[in-house]
Amino acid sequence: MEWRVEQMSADITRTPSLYLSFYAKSRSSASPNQAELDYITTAGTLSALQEAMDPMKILRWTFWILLASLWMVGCGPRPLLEDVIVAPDAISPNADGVADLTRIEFRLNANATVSIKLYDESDIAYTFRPPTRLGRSEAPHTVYFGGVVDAFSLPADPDLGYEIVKRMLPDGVYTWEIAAETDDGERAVVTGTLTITDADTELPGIRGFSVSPPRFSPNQDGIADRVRINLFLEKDVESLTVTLHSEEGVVDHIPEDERRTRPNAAGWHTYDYDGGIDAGSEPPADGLYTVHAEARDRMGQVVIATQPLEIYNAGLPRAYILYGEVEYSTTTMVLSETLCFTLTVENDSATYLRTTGPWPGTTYRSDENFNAHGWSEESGAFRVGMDFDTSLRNYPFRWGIGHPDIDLVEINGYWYLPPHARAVVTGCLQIVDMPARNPLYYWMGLIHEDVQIAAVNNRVNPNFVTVWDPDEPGLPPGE
Ligand SMILES: [Ca+2]
Ligand SMILES: [Ca+2]
Repeated sequence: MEWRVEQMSADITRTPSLYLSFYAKSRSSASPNQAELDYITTAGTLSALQEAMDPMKILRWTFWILLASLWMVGCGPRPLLEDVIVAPDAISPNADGVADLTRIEFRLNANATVSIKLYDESDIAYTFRPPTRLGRSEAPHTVYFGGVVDAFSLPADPDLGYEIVKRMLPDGVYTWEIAAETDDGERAVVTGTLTITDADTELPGIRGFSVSPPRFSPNQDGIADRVRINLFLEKDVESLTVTLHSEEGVVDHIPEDERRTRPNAAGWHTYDYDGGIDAGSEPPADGLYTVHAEARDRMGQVVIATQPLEIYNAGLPRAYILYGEVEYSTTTMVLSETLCFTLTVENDSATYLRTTGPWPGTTYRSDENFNAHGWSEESGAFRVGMDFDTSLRNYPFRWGIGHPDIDLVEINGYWYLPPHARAVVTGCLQIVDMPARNPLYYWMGLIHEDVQIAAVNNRVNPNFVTVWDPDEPGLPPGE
């Protein structure tokens, strides 16, 4: 191994002459410095003494001068960089377990900013470690190098469609350089050579990275609630992560959803992102985000692909029937009469709640249901429902949670109850056929269609109703 050691000190005039044993010519400087001049001055003093004294005295003086010089060395400043070892001096970085890494070790005798670079045969520099503050310590600093440096481009690179963050150096003979500099300008540089052979330079490329749609509203309203993320990985990797980055730098992990391909294996990988809302989490706030896909191979090469993603109307929806209270029009009725209700829906969340008709005030006949009014179930819509003991389906009578343009606002052609708003909902049911059980319970619910009926919104305030058949006057029900 070729070693070149350079010591440069801002205060070198105080450096003892014998300290020059550490000195050699630097890569860039060939002129003598103050320390060399000091050495010459010391030699001149010795010859003057030789002339003035007898041989015994000269021997004694020489002895004392040497002793004093050695003492000065022992007490003088230690070199900034010491005990630098880079071994082995040849590696084959291909993750086969054989000579994949070299160990870089050095001791720092003062706090300093340290960088580690490599230079190829054309003297192009590659950064392994950018300037980094390191502390003085008795134990040596150790770092392993496996051929991977900060991003660089090669003339033969095609248009990659992703950003290279860390990249393997191609085979060749490189000069490594460890440079340290203290705050007061003392600087030390140590260099040597490292040979790289059989480097695995195939990048862990990411192709076809797509985020669709580019705007989404994670609020369980059934409209643009999810984002599909796809990417193709060009080689097996050690890790593949997809993350959402806010403009403020907050990062959310997006878990891989469909395992079309074994994790970290080459091939298609897909993600189905809902903002975490289906797991009960508040989704990320409205704003502009970037989705990052980062692949890292076993040598440590890293690439990142990015796509923008906008989030709007985000929020975990929460709604209640206010106080769980329902006002019913009656508890006894004659067949063909109507049972009416009044309740208040409260949006207890920061997001808009989507709803559909029929609108409050609508009267159903007991032999029909919401489909007859042209309002089928819609995933993500909230509706108030009425149900009863002997109904054949869940909440056959449903109403919107407010009136368009009064309680509700229109967004992209859909009607929404705004955040933290309340709306009074009324409706009636005309009982046109005798129920199979009589008397019986009628109750209300707040349904989040195709999502859930929260327990607190299910079977709210049951009303025990007796229905009289006019063809059987005077008879109590059921007899
Ligand atoms: Ca190897
Ligand atoms: Ca939505």
